[in-house]
Amino acid sequence: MFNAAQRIPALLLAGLLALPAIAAETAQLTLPDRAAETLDAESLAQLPQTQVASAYRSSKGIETGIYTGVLLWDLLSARGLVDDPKSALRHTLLVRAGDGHAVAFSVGEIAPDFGARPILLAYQMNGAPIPDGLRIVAPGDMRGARHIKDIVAMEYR
Ligand SMILES: Nc1nc2c(c(=O)[nH]1)N[C@H]1C(S)=C(S)[C@@H](COP(=O)(O)O)O[C@H]1N2
Ligand SMILES: [Mo]
Repeated sequence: MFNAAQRIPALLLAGLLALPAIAAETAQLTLPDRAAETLDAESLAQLPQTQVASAYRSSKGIETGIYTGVLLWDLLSARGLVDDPKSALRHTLLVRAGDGHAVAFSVGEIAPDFGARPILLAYQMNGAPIPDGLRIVAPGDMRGARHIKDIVAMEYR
């Protein structure tokens, strides 16, 4: 189909088209004593939706955005994990990205009766799908490190 001169550009083009697929669009959610689940924009859209705005400092300056997704609290509530908030306070959610970056959030910081931080698992930014998949938005954080992008796994433990 391609001669030798055409083949190299064709391969380069195929490589470029494949690049977005390197980022994860789904994340595995693991819970104690239960089967793992796959989260993606479609499954998250079944849960209550929340919009938050965030602005944080990064090496590129102030990054702002309006995000749509599901509060970590709502994600855990929907699975009955935080019905008794007092006994849930010992638990954390460890979020991991494809590049190895990882951040832990605690039940206490997101519980409405305790830290009440509206930390969001987002799948849309400024009304458009997020190209590198799911990310955390932590409104009020001064710096970007907990805005973990390209989430591949979330472990409740
Ligand atoms: N997966 C992943 N997400 C990440 C990081 C990272 O290294 N890996 N760095 C964080 C930090 S420290 C910042 S400041 C912002 C930077 O976002 P930007 O690359 O869009 O500027 O992403 C955050 N999310
Ligand atoms: Mo950062």
